[in-house]
Amino acid sequence: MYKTKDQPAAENPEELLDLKVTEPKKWAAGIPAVVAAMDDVLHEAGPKRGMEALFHMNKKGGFDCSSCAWPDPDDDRSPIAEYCENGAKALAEEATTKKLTGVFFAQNSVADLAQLNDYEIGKKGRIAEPVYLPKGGTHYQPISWDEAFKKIAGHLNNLKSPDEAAFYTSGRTSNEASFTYQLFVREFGTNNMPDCSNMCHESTSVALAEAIGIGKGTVTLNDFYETDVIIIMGQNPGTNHPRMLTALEKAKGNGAKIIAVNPLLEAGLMGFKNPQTVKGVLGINTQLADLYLQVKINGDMALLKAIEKLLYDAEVKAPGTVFDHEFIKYNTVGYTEILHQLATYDIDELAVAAGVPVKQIQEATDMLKDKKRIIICWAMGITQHENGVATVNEIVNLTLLKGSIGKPGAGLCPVRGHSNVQGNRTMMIWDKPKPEQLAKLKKVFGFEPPHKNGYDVVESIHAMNEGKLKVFFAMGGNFLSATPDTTYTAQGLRKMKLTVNVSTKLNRGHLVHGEESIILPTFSRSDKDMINGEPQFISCENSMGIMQMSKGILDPISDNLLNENQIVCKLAKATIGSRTVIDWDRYANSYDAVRDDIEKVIPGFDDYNKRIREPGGFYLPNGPRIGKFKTEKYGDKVAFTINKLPEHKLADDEYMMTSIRSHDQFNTTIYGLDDRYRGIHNERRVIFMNRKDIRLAGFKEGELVDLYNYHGGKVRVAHLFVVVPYNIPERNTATYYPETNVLVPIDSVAKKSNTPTSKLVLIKIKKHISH
Ligand SMILES: Nc1nc2c(c(=O)[nH]1)N[C@H]1C(S)=C(S)[C@@H](COP(=O)(O)OP(=O)(O)OC[C@H]3O[C@@H](n4cnc5c(=O)[nH]c(N)nc54)[C@H](O)[C@@H]3O)O[C@H]1N2
Ligand SMILES: Nc1nc2c(c(=O)[nH]1)N[C@H]1C(S)=C(S)[C@@H](COP(=O)(O)OP(=O)(O)OC[C@H]3O[C@@H](n4cnc5c(=O)[nH]c(N)nc54)[C@H](O)[C@@H]3O)O[C@H]1N2
Ligand SMILES: [Mo]
Repeated sequence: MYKTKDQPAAENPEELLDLKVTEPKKWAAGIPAVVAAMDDVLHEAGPKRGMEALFHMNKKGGFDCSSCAWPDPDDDRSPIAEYCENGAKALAEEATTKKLTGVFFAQNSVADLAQLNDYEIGKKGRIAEPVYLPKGGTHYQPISWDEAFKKIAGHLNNLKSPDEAAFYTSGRTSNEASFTYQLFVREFGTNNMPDCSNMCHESTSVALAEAIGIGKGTVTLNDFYETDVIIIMGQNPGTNHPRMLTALEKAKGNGAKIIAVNPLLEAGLMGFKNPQTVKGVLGINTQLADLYLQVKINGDMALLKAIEKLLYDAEVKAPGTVFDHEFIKYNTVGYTEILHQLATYDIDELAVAAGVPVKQIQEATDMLKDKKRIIICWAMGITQHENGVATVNEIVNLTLLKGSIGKPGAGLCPVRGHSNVQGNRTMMIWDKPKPEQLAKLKKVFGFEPPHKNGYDVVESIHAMNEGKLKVFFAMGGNFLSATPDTTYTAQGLRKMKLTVNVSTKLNRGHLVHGEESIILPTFSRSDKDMINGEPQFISCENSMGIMQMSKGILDPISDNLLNENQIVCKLAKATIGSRTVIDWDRYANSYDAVRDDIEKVIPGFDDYNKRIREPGGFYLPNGPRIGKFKTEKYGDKVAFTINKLPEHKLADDEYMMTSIRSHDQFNTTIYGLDDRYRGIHNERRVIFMNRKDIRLAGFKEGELVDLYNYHGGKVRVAHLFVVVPYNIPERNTATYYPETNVLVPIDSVAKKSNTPTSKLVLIKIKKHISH
């Protein structure tokens, strides 16, 4: 809601479309998913381009889907297609034949474009040439690449200190481009590398690095086929990781049970009609969750403790049958302490705090007590909370009690978001690099990298507002709309001397800018990336630590694009000039050269260029996966941790709000206006509320309301939402991100990981007043 006469809003327009509500679905995918996928691709890319691309998606030797980080099967990949509806939509989005050139920008001022909603902005097309917005300018105008690099370099070299610039990364950037990017930023002299991970799985990375010695998950896809129980917490795979449903179906076929933990009854956790099987095409549904625990928002900590407590009771009754004492004795520290803490809790109180009846918690416990092969999966419903790190630690506690780690069919499975977000971090895109990583850079390249920690996302936004940052450079993403407290973030971005976005598509982040602004257009994953007449491939790391090559096949939308790696190299040359110790041309001309140097710096990449060419790629080393632990504090032991129960006190008229993704979006990219599984059509400004709460508040179905947050004495408001009665726990509500990011307070963050608490914002809901 940052609106002045001459500054366009930083928010989606507060306008309603035409909401239609239907019954929420009880199963996901099936034929409607195939139809939806085809529709989008054919519409945006046309039949030839579209079908060719779909055929190569996630195939060995093809390109990695840019939608999510779920792995591809190691062997039996579908001969026809290894993609999902939402992967296809992501493809349609980038394979579109609509292009934005100087002509488009001459016809549409920044202020005009800001009037559109995110859906309309995204549908405009691919950015086809570099454009520049001068100081005081109203329209972006074409600029040559050389001129653009000169301007950016000029700004960077004018700074009092390299720490006055920040370099953001969204999670699609390849390993190769990530590596050269961080190398440039560090040779330039700063660790200010905020990334999307800071808003995503940072809580996971922090918790796991400390507890098990590696900030990543420990399972492979095959573990899903050998497991007894899969617990899925705070994750909506039907929408965000649809190919996971195939793995879950196969797991169930092999006898696994599934427990879902979620305040919403998500279709994709309840059932699956696999469009790739005869059964699925006939509409026969595989039931997924055997037990659905409808927790309250942030009730997860209490639930985990309750399960542990009941498991302990079972262990006391039949000693040696429930906990894995052998594992606990040889591999862990802190067992006694955790038992002491469990003893202090009352099961009824835990059940109330979780919002789940004791009887159901007992059922979950019964499903787990005789089993050792357990996988726990989680995503944003766990990490984006003030106690996100602690809850991940509690997941580890449960896993350790059962010895469910380091053996087949068992382990920890944080399900990552962006398709290469895990690879970005492996490549040292990080505001807090480890001393040994920096030492390695110095040893291999001979320059002294900066040692001071840089700014993460939230710190960057503060630094912008406090005048400590002057240049903001983004390698992909939509920093404005993805971050919390949109008004405050917009105010920060507008204080920049220069904002630069390397982007595939136009987004609202281009419309809220610094004094000057530049957009550099780049390739997407499916684009053919030619260097010196030869098609190239890049590599990515998926959620399970597999490195794989990805080779685009579509003709790029324009001849005037550069790949991200080339952009970095040219910018590095323009900025650091003769002071550089790195041969940037060598990198710009050859991904192999980049990979050779990654191998020298980052552990686990021996023979990178050879192994990456093998079909299916290779696994990075992962000690905990094979039962080998090495933690900073506890040597070869892993740690139980003592975590507190959160306390939530709501004022009489206060509600918890979680912000979630609809089925028709990829983060801030809005593919469509429906959320088919939840029965929402043609509208995004909705608030899901419990029927009883609607009645008690004196509202009715379809009521128009405004949402307020008062954290830290500031008033934040998002106007004009439609009340939709929904099966959600009392005093819990849900809205779509990014429309309600304006309500997420910048200083409400997870302890230790500094992740914004997008899954729990305290709000008041008032009847809409037109303003
Ligand atoms: N199609 C598509 N795919 C995507 C994305 C996309 O936007 N679209 N985004 C990508 C990215 S970057 C990410 S990080 C992932 C995100 O994948 P998810 O984490 O699955 O995404 P969210 O929609 O944020 O939803 C999280 C789920 O948590 C539940 N939830 C909310 N609060 C709580 C809570 O307190 N406790 C529990 N137990 N559950 C809760 C919500 O009801 C929802 O089902 O998906 C990736 N894949
Ligand atoms: N309230 C709330 N806020 C959230 C979340 C939430 O659940 N609730 N989730 C958080 C999470 S998990 C994440 S990961 C962040 C996401 O934050 P971001 O990663 O910053 O956002 P995206 O919407 O994925 O970025 C989309 C833009 O990236 C550009 N793009 C797409 N592909 C490419 C490419 O290959 N290269 C380049 N250079 N650019 C490309 C396009 O221009 C597109 O407009 O949002 C966070 N914000
Ligand atoms: Mo994410």
